[in-house]
Amino acid sequence: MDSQVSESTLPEPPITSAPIIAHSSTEAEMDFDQLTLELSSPERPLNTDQPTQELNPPEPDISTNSNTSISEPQLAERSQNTDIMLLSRPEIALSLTEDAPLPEPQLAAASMVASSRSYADFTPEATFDIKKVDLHRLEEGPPLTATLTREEGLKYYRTMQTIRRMELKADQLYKQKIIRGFCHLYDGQEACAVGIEGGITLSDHLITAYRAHGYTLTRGGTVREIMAELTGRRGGIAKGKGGSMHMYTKNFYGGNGIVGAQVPLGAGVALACKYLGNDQLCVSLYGDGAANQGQIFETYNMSSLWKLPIIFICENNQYGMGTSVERSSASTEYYKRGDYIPGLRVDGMDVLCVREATKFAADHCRSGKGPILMELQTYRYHGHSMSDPGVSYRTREEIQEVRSKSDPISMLKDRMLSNNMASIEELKEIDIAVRKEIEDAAQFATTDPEPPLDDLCSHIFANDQPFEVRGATPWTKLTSTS
Ligand SMILES: Cc1ncc(C[n+]2csc(CCOP(=O)(O)OP(=O)(O)O)c2C)c(N)n1
Ligand SMILES: [Mg+2]
Repeated sequence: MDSQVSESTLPEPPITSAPIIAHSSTEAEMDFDQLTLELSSPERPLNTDQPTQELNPPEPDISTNSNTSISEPQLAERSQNTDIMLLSRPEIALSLTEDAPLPEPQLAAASMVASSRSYADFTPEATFDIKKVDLHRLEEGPPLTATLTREEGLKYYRTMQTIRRMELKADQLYKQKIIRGFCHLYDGQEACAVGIEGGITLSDHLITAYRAHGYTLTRGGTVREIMAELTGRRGGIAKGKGGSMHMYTKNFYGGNGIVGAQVPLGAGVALACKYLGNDQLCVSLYGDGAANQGQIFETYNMSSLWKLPIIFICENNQYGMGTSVERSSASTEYYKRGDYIPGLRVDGMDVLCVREATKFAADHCRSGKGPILMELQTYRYHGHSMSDPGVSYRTREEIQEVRSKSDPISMLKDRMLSNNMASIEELKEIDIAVRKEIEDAAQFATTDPEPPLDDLCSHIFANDQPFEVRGATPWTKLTSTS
């Protein structure tokens, strides 16, 4: 597990509430500011995961216009970067420069524009060509086209935006030292979570590693519960006692900090599905770094032997901490590494590709053929964790290229707009609603009280097991309630 920061190195957080600073700079700007900040950071040693004050400089005061506090070179850098975006992907430049909260009159105008077009004006569904999936030990693969309904498109857009904005808010709260400890962000990888969920149902099961905020949302958690968990408050999804890496919902088994350890646990869940004969399956996710772990190969073996309904999904975001896949893996063809297990290599930045591949994989499992392996080729925009600026082991050009050419949200937005499946105003309205949801959640997450000490030993068992910490609590006897 990542090594933890020593308490003495950082000042104490406010115990209960911390003010949310209203900001006039947009979150899109924050995102960009942060990228600029990250890119301008000095070289860091590889594979360090210790948050320090130095690595987490205090957030600039965002209550004032952020432009005033930016140095000339930074400004030049920003406008240069924006130009790059503008040239290569106008719609991304749009989202980076025009994502400020709209004043009320403009919001009303946007609503009017959106509502002045009836549903009949929009294309209800469209079929898109999608990238061919590479196959391993399979005669046939997922289709080369995907049909998207307008309703699905709007839903995927909203969910991906919510994940993106939630992560950007988490970044901000972390830098303000309101979120503490481990925190691994998922922005850039949104199409994986949303595409996977589009190919299975919530009755199926899912388990992942520590980069778990997005899945907590897609599995039914609310932004409020997630944000409050990040700040360690009572209303958090694990009652404020789990934090970033330990979030759970129905049929979602976390949030696991030990690299690779969730994969055999997922096989256990799949074994239960098979045993119960309920036609459900388990998706067991891991990273390219985890893919080299021995326990994963043991799990491949048992799952294949017992024909378990499990989809192994390797989210290949190109790096394990500061180590690129080329430096860590003798074979970077992760979709073939199950050997006797059929595999698919999928564009993990395209929500439709991921959805179609997941549907294919789910059909494979449900038909009793046993496990299947999917490699999703994706990218994380942030560093490994909050202590990693993410630029000492990859170039700024690399990050910018992915952001400008393969951003999952922009790709979907493009498809919907160019096929008249939604209007720009309508998508803007979604952005505004998402922004508001995140702000409300952050407000809650900074004002909700922390869990009481009396609750320290509660919620350990699912039922009402008696629980006592022997000798550890000389002043009080702690009891467990569920
Ligand atoms: C068993 C174990 N070894 C090492 C670590 C330290 N560690 C935390 S994350 C990580 C890299 C994992 O990379 P990857 O599987 O690609 O996932 P990603 O962070 O890219 O999502 C390592 C080595 C750990 N948590 N557990
Ligand atoms: Mg990785």
